[in-house]
Amino acid sequence: MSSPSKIVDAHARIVFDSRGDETVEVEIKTAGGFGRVAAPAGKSRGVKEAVPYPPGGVKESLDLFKKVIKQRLIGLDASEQESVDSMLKEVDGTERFERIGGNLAYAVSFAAAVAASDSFRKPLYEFLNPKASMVPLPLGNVLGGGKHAGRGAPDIQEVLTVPLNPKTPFDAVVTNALVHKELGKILQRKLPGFPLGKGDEGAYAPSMHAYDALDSVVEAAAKVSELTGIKIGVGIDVAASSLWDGKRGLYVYENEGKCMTREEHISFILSLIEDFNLVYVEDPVEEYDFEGFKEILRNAPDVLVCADDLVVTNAMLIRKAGESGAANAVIIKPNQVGTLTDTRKACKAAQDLSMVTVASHRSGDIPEGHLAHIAVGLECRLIKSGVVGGERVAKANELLRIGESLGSRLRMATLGG
Ligand code: 2PG
Ligand code: MG
Repeated sequence: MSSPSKIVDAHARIVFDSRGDETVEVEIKTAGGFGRVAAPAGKSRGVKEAVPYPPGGVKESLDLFKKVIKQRLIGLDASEQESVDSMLKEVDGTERFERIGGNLAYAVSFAAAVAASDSFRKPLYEFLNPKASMVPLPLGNVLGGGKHAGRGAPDIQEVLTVPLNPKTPFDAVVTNALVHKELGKILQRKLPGFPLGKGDEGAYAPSMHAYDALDSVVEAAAKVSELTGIKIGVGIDVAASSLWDGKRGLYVYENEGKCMTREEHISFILSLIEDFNLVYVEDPVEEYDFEGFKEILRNAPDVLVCADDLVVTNAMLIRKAGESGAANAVIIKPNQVGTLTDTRKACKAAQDLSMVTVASHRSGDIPEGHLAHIAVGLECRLIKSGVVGGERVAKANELLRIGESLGSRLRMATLGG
């Protein structure tokens, strides 16, 4: 009898992401199961990450799927992930999926995993890791700007909150939702007439400077903490590459109407950490400045200094960042690297160096919950997937379902260990 996870058919189509942009969706049918995955899309992308699509866009990826990849998939075993992923690399033949597109690679690679797990009637997280039992803490973007919002919004891309001691996945998820609600009230009080506008990830995008933005989120978090008894940490994703003007050698805060040298910017970030007691700082300096990361971590060793654009889910770069003391946490965005095999390698590289792994959505995302399974299966301590909006809530709700299915095995992650 042939294996239930043997691939018998595959199909790809164009669908739309949460920004209304075209993206690729892949379906894989095995002898005994089915998997469907669509690719998310970043806007503040790292220059070293996989190229999302070839020059001809989603359609060119789709053509390649129909002409080459589909035939190569049929007959493979979806549970043999490395054979699927090495086929993708072989067909592509470039370092960063320039020919087939990293988003097509991602959709094929993860659709194979979903189909394989379905073939064996297992939830994806359990198929990825039979020993998985830790539910990550949700790190949610409640206020932001940068490339994710229009002019007038804060220059810093994201202000995030994270419940620090929730007992259950429900406690964890509801905390960020309550902070988001409370923040809406605070912003309307501080900015009369603010129509509660939001950016790409559902975070409020008020016309505010970084200090006021952080002050508002800290106030909202304190109020919710008081109400629920759950401690809440506050963090930021500066997405500093988006602010960096390499030609002038300056960080440009357009909304605040100011420019900072590299040294001034490092001091500014350190002052935000201190003044607002931040627990998490992502991409505080631009994506080539390993030394700047190191300086921040040296001065704020208790903070999670998280690398996103600096390492782009690449195991080699993660090792370099961890070993050199540039970061103690790392963003894991599967479509930055294109395959499940390389996503696993990235997680392992980080976890071997005791770095905290943060499974992350993209600013353009899909209303599906696979990221929650990836976070649990790959033992990420944090999941960064937004707070409101269908494509964000899809991941949060999936965490609740995974929590139920873990039953008495469940343990909540902590930031400390
Ligand atoms: C980030 C992400 C997600 P994007 O910078 O961390 O929040 O943004 O998907 O646009 O790269
Ligand atoms: Mg980021």
